[in-house]
Amino acid sequence: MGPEQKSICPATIEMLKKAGTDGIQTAFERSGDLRPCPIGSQGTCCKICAMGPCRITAKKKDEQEEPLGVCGANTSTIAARNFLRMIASGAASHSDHGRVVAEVFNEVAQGHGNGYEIKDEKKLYQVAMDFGLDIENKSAAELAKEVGKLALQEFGKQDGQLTFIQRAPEKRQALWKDFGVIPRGVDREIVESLHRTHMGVDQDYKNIIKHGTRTSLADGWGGSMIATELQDIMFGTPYPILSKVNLGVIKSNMVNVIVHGHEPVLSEMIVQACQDPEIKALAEEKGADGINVAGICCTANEILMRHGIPLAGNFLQQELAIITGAVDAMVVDVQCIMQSLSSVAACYHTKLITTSPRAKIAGAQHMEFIEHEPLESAKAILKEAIENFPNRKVKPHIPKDEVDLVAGFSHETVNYLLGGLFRASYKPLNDNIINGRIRGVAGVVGCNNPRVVHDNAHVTLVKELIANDVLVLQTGCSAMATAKAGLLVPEAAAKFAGPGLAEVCETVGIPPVIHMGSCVDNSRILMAATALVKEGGLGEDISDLPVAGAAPEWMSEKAVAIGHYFVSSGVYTVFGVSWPTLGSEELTNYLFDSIGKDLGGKWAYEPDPEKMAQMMINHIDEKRKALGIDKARERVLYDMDMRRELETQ
Ligand code: SF4
Ligand code: MSK
Repeated sequence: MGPEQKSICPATIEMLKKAGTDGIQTAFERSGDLRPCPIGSQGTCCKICAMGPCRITAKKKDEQEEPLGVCGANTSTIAARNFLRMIASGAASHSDHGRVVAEVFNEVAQGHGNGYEIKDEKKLYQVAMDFGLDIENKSAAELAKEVGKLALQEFGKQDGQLTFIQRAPEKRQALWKDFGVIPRGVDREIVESLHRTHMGVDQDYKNIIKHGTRTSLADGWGGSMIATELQDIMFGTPYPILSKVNLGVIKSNMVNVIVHGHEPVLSEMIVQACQDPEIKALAEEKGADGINVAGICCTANEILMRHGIPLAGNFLQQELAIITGAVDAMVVDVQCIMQSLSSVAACYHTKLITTSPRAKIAGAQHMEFIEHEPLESAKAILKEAIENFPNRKVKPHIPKDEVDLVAGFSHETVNYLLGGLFRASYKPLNDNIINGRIRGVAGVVGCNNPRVVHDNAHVTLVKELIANDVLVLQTGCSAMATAKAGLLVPEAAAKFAGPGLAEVCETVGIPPVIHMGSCVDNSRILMAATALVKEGGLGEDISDLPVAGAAPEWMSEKAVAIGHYFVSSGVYTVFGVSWPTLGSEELTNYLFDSIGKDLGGKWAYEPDPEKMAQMMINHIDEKRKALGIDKARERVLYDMDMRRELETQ
């Protein structure tokens, strides 16, 4: 298969060709060489004890007995245990990120910010009220101390319930309470997940998934939400901002520093340190026209949202950025970082710098990011990059592709944009959903996966949704894919959206696809859904809303945790690529169907993005019907010709 068949992104195709010429292997080739294990990919390989690994498949027609592991575990138990472990790992990743942010927040609150500060006092007061604090006659500094302490305690709580659970619609909270899935403390639920999935503990697949629900809620309404809120308070709540995306943002005449990973505590300081006169002078001395910071993965989204720093690319472009030969340093922290970066960097002059004690890579240079000396750490890293600028081995080859985008849509700014500063509200959105101009809202998120054509499912799905008047909210690598396709600018409304959505977007001046941030910022989508419920007219619970979610190119365990907290919050959620429980019909049927009776939301799997869009639109239409607002609009089914016509208008 040639590069053209592996991606729809022109810069990616160009760099894959260069990789071939330079003799560099990438994830795209390795995924072709490695066939996924058919049993493992369907969730029925168990290796949690040394009597196994037990690789079992569903009972075939001619088999008398159900295949079992040595201990007697059946496919449903094994697949459910594996599924819960994915949720636990994803929740742990987001929540450990949240914990780091809370620790830094506490340093700031104690007056040891050393460069970090409280930027959004309004949000600080809001969060303080959520924590039940009396805000009267207290300064921001006093409140920050109390909020920081309470936020950190959320991780280690042993009983009661996580504070942000009370932000959910009342009916949703009551459902969680009745079903017994309200999370107590973040760490407690994750630890219990590992206990329950140890050999010989929880062996009832529904009970295992029930704990998955509680653990995922501890992520979405716990660890992730804490990360988003405290980051907003310290680094500023995002507001709409213009930037650019794709490998063309790398500049041949500048020192290129690519930040990659997830935690903005580092990247925020790198952005700040770039303004330091000493650093600027050093770059000039080395013959560069300045320092160019760009991002990969969710670190990119964090600094895009708050500073408009350009996006070099999404998950599958990390190796390709180095292959341009123009990256002087790639600075990584945690999550979604390929080990291959080390060997790819060794073929060029790029310094791969790891910064987190949690994530070292053999062959990389480790420069630990010291959280109480953040600016000094960031400057030291930048100096390494600048000193490396004269060491470029080859003439850079940088694709020209860079596309405009507008990002920075927090839940709060959506509120202001729709309702205006003095009457901030979701009412205009609710009204437009009720009158049918907007058919519904979809959250499309998640990763890239070389098992499918890079970016294709994201772009096809989102184009189909907006053409059918579905407003799309995005985060993560998915937002970068559609940004590269030109969907994240207001002009995209006239070009790609159906007439109703286009009219609303043009009136408000927003794109039809709204970039809400990084993976932890999926918590913003939970808040947006909650705001739709609280505004009124669209039911009493998130599960009543005409909304759906999708991760069409997912790959990480974090995506499963996110998907499950959306299902657990009442959202119909569709995944592409592959589905990790297909080895158990019983469990898959539960997740795709009857879990809806327990939680209001349910899972679905569909690798074809056009079919996925239809499933989501059908679900949205069913919800409209149940709300009695289906008469407001006639359904338009777009065929290929109509879509082409819409795109060329
Ligand atoms: Fe096999 Fe049971 Fe051990 Fe899993 S727990 S590896 S199914 S014996
Ligand atoms: S970075 S989790 S590849 S979205 Fe959040 Fe992208 Fe998926 Fe990582």
